[in-house]
Amino acid sequence: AIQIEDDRTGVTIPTLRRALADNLYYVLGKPPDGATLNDYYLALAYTVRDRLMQRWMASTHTHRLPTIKQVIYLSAEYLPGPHLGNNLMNLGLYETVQQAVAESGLDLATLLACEEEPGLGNGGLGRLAACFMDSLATLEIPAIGYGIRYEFGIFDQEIREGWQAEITDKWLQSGNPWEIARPEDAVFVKLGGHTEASTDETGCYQVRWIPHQTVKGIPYDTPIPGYRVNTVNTLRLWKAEAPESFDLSVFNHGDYYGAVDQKVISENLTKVLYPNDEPIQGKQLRLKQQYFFVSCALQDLIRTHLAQGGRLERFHEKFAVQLNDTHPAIAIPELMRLLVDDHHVPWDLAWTITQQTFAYTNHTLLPEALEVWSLDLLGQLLPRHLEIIMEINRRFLEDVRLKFPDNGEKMGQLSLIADQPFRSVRMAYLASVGSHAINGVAALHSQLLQKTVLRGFYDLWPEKFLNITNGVTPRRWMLLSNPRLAQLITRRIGDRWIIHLQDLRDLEPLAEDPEFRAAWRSVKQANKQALAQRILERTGIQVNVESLFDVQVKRIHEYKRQHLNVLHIITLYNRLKQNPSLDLVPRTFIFAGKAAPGYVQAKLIIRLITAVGEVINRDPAVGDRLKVVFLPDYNVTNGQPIYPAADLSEQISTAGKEASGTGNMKFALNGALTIGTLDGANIEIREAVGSENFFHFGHKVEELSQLRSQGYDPRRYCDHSPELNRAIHRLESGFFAQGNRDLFRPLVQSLLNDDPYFLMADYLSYLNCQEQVSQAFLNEATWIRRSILNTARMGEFSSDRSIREYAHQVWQVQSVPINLQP
Ligand code: 26M
Repeated sequence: AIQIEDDRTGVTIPTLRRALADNLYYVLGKPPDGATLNDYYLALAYTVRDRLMQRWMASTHTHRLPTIKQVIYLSAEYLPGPHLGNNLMNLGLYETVQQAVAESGLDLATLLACEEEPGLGNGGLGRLAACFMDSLATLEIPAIGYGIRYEFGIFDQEIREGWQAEITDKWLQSGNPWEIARPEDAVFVKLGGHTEASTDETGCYQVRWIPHQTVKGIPYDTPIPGYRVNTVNTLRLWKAEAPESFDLSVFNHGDYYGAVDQKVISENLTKVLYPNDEPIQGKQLRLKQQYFFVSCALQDLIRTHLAQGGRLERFHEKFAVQLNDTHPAIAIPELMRLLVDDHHVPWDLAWTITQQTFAYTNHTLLPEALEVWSLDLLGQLLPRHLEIIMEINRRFLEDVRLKFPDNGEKMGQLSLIADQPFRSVRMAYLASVGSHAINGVAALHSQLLQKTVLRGFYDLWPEKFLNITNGVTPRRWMLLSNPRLAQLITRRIGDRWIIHLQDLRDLEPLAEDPEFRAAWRSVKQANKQALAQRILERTGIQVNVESLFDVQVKRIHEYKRQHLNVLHIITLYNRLKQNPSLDLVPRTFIFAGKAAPGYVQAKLIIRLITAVGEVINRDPAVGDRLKVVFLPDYNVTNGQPIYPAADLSEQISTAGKEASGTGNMKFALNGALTIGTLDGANIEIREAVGSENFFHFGHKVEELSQLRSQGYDPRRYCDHSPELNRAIHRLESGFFAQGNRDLFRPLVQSLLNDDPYFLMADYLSYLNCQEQVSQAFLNEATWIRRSILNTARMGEFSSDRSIREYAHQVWQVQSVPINLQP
């Protein structure tokens, strides 16, 4: 056995201090006096990573055993947030390290702030993947997350003259201490070219794929430790590089500079994350990215499985592969190709293995978001996969024909190939036929999925469909980000809630305890104070911490209706202007979120928020009764102090459009009350916390489809509501745009002419509901009571619960405790 140096594992304060100094000197090559803060951050990160290493290697070793089933999460996006604080917390080293660092003359908070978070995702879907990785490790479930190591993640946002400006994200610039490159595990991925069919010596039909290009995938591993357990899972992200020598010399016949060009082309593959809410029609590089990481992942799995003496017939008994949306759905024909072409498994057996291996999660019903790839593009980039998809489709449609012999329409409806507006593969259909389980991410969303986008497949195989409502990890979203509340709760009910979130129920009786309510209020006030400080630093706006903190933070999108929130703000402002002595409940409206760089209307919504703020915030007639804040650069790091400080959570999407939402859970868990539509997980949150502790408004899904079918006329609502009319008029008049009547015209026109997201239809209901919120806020005791009850009843929205459901209902996997002394 290897004797492991105490300096790498010890957790006493003197050892930690020595380890920090050693890592600074020997890993970073810096003397204590010549070191920057970032050097100290890096040294501390290495010190923490050292303390994960034994557990990580023991976990990896155990998880490879052929008898152990492992979850493989395939996701094009991950938003894990900064690692250092989380890893300290999970290891149980937070306080000790805080003190060790302090004794070395440093401040832990300052070092934590040095970390650049990996922004390898757009929003909800990527953050969900990170919460799931945390829960998998905490539940001691063997898992690997596979993804793409984008050199540039989601852009950083600045606000310049009220507009969003995008700055490139350079998360790798000052070094990433959390990843370990594993060039020895590189794999090769083919692209382009053509196929050749032949019959081999034994008379077997064989297809060879002769690619135009080959790229090399280099894996980078990041440890994902569970909370206070030995399990440390792996996030394995792939970087594309040019293969040296053979490719370059063979295909470029000694053309050195051409070879270097090829290298640049290969390395572009993992250069940048695409925004998810922009049309990606025809973005060849995006398809390359998807195929690249999926092929790397599957080759990696087959190689380790075979190296362990596993048989390919049993691939699905060793691995349960989850497709996080359709982005990795090309994995289905890729596994077929690897099995059939490379490993000579007969088609039918390969198909059974494939279906048993994969499960698919859908994350959106928005038609513009459903991925399709044109046959042209697919045929150019992945000629063999196109053939395989056509064969999957042929066999599938033959089954459909036998099942519905007199229904010719059925085949066209279910075909994996769409004809309009161009011939293309419907990736959600491909994911559905190739998987044994298909789930939506909240009850309503799963129902709508079965009734709309995947209706035909539900009719065929109802048993494949299930709902698994999303959740969030209470480690990052309570313990780490809201230490004051976590401490208060632990003092009263113990600390098991951190891993059994349902224990929060024990807080219910305390809602009646005036002393506990006072303590709860103090925590909220302290959190509001802290956020107010950040708001001042980042925007120069002074906010009133006694005011109601009314918060909407999420990607900016028309369906999320940030502009409905703005219509409410304008209405309150109009009332104040009309009656300056109006007794209005003071509010601070806080917004944050990024708009996709090419999404013009979303960027205009940001400009609207800042414009309304510019007028209201400096109107002396308003005073500190209303403030409007846009916090720039919303990400995991900047989100953490927001949720604990919110009084009111805005979850106001058009019914049927938000698949689940997960911010809604973070707010309610931290004691904010929700104002929300009956959409996504809001419905389940309302049921859990009690309708008396949730402000709901707006049309339901069925009511909206009725409105639509009756010929929806948004202008009618303006005619019938003087306040709505006045709010729209304020916008039209250029009042918030220094008289420029053109600036917000596109927004006004969209609302008056189409209003595809039904803001006008929901306005009145929203306003009335906001009035109830204000009245409720006036009664402090009942507000706090409701706040406590929200937290107490949010236990089911832990991602631990979601993962347990996947484990039992989809993956058939068990916990595997890791023994450090075998
Ligand atoms: C694409 C093009 C144009 C407009 C919108 C899109 C688009 C919208 C949503 C593309 C992808 C989308 O979904 C991906 C996603 O992040 N979905 C989110 O997944 C979360 C985790 O399940 C859910 O909580 C969110 O409700 C859902 O929006």
